Amino acid sequence: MSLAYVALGANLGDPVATVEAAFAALAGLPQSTLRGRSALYRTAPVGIETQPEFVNAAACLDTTLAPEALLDALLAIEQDFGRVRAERNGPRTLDLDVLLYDEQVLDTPRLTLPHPRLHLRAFVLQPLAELAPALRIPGRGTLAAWLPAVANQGIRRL
Ligand code: PH2
Ligand code: MG
Ligand code: MG
Repeated sequence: MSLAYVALGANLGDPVATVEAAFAALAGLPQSTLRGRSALYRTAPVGIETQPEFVNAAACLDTTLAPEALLDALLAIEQDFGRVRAERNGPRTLDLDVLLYDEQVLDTPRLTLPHPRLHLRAFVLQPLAELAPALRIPGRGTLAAWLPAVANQGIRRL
């Protein structure tokens, strides 16, 4: 059994309802158990700053799905929620990203673990810190050590 952390994000449609429904979809994943979920956070868009604010959250899963099988399952959930891939970093009905999978370090064309930007983003670090305050990010030290650097990013717990 492995422990995986997943980021949830949405900024089109009804993002609060979407993220809540996405938690339910994660709870229904095969070979997996939803172990924890964070609160929802309203966050300022990072990257393309002219798009609507996001709702972000994080989840923790016990799973026997391999990392890329988990990724496929998450992409299928995104599709179920009507995700259309247009602009990179642009608005989306639902984004589900594998953040961490045990202590694995992986770099394939489809999946990089740990998620390459997770330590730079308050909208990922804050929900993760809620689930696992003592978390270590392979190759990057503790999650807690990265939090001060993102304190200027707009984020509000809902
Ligand atoms: N996702 C992005 C780009 N920018 N900004 C916020 N606040 N939240 C996100 O989930 C997000 C983003 C690409 O995945
Ligand atoms: Mg993303
Ligand atoms: Mg994604």
